[in-house]
Amino acid sequence: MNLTQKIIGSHLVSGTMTPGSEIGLRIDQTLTQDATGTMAWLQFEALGIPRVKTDISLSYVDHNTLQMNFRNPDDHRFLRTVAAKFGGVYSGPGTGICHQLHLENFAKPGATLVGSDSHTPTAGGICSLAMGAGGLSVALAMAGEPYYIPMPKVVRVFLTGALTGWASAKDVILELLRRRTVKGGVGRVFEYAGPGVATLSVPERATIANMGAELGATGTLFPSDGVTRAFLKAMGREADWRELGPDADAAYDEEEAIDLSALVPLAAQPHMPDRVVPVAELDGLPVEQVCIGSCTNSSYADLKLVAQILDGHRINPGTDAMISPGSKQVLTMLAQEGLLEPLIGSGARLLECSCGPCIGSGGAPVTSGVSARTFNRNFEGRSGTKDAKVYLVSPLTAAQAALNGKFTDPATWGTPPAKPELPADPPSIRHLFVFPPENGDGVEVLRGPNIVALEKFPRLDASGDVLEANVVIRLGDNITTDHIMPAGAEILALRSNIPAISEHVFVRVDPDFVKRARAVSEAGGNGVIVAGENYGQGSSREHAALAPRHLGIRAVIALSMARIHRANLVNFGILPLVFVNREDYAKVAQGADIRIPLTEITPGGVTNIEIAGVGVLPVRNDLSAAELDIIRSGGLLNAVKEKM
Ligand code: MIC
Ligand code: SF4
Repeated sequence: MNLTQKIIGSHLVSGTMTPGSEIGLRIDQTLTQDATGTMAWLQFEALGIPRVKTDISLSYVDHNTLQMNFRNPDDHRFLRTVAAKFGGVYSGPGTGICHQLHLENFAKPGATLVGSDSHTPTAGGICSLAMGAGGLSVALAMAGEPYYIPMPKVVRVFLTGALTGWASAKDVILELLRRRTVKGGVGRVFEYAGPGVATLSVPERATIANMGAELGATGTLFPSDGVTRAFLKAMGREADWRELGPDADAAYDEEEAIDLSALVPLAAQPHMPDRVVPVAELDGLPVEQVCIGSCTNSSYADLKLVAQILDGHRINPGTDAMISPGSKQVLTMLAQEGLLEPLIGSGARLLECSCGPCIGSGGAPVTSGVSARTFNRNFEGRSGTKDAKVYLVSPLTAAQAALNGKFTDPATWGTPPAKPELPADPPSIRHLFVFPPENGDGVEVLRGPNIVALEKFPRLDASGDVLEANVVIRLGDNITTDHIMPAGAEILALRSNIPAISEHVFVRVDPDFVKRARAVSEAGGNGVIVAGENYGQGSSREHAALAPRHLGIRAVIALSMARIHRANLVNFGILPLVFVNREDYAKVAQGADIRIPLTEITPGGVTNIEIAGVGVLPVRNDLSAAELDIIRSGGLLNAVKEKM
């Protein structure tokens, strides 16, 4: 067996390990963050279960820590008290970014982890089968319910050699994105193997696992070996280590091979993580902003390298450089080693240990400015400046861009600093986590006015056997959940308030969408979204399904869909349908009236839908019988409650 099959096999509660078929997995750990966590915990509360049933469930606050008015702090207080009541562990604002904290403090080799954030697979760097999901799916996992996914195909990425010169872990995953594109990992787990693996530290592996999300992958796995053991020991958790790897004769569905020693510094150009070119090709391009941090590249080693490069130099005055350490442990190590001084002295700005500029929570670039970021997503507008041009690079490349005020050819950078090792006895920040009382009965969950109660949606067939609907918007390929439901400080503050956040659906794509969707639903009609390939890639935010549902969207018809978003559509009772014939996508115009015969929809079957003025077109669904029942019930919460 390969590693994926071993971990899945030991957690399988239903299904068989045939790629594509539905499997149910027992989940050991969950994590939520503030931007998705309020919904997830409200949904958990609605299930009426007194305590989480996982080994551990974390409630992190890291996305929106700006607290510009009562909304964020109210959310944070809710998340702290709800975790205490139901047995979750709370990590408050400023403690660190959920994925970095989880890697350092809680992730275990061989464990399953589901998190309401698409970069949850970061923990694959320590050999957890870690997957991103919508908040409601995580709530169910907290309730001890299995997590359902299609059994992934397993891709072996065979690493040889070792990184040399200025190449780094970021360049490994950028290389894979260059080869495979943002949809090249859908339905797959990427399992790293080969002699090159042992040359990578756990945080380097985590960088690679983190951006497996950009491939659309279900997860990424590194074996648990001596390197893993040394990392866990440094984190004071050697007892969590166990050796875990594939069998010598393991079989894989697909193969990739990367010679680490052949890699050079790479950059993903605006506005997709797969638009990858060598940094050398960008030579001379002025860089107005540099952002270092995010769950991809905010480890101790990443920031130490940056400090060493900046040491004794002044950042180009025309370049605004900011650094967000991944955790207070990282920050403390930098402080203890005197590494903050070179950072501050170079002119860089030290930000809080949080997501910050990565999610547009501050740190927007100048008008049409170039920003070099060590982050994982460069979708248009995500930075907060619509015409900014964001390049995704390694911390090494970012530090060089900050110094030079422009991209330069790595051949001119001289000798790179040596790869940092963790200090002998890293400081622990475990005392900063708030562990729940044995019994939460006496805990009062504190809410604020921005935390709005969950909406109850009717059954799909509430108004008859045929769904009469209107195509409210027609979109192209690779539409991200950032396009559907943008983030940024202002909109993020509304994550607990669906009626309010719904006003922002598709604003950056089509400012009239909400008006049209409302007009359709106020006239008693239903809405449909039509899209091209890979609809809903990117963030796991269930708001990208929930808010459209609030606006009356009942079906999405696309050429293909991203895994997590498709699951979120199901969770909120929206039909995910796929064109059987590619050419039919061009035939469905915005504004068209559609009839979907609900009674003719069968699990995995083809249904003929009628488009006014066009005729009958076949669409397929890839729903299991259980998923179809969920949609018919009007969503997962309804379905679970009916079952209970
Ligand atoms: C992101 O990077 O897009 C986020 C913000 O972390 C999201 C979660 C969210 O939208 O709250 C993600 O990756 O899932
Ligand atoms: Fe936070 Fe950015 Fe990572 Fe998302 S990708 S969890 S916003 S740091």
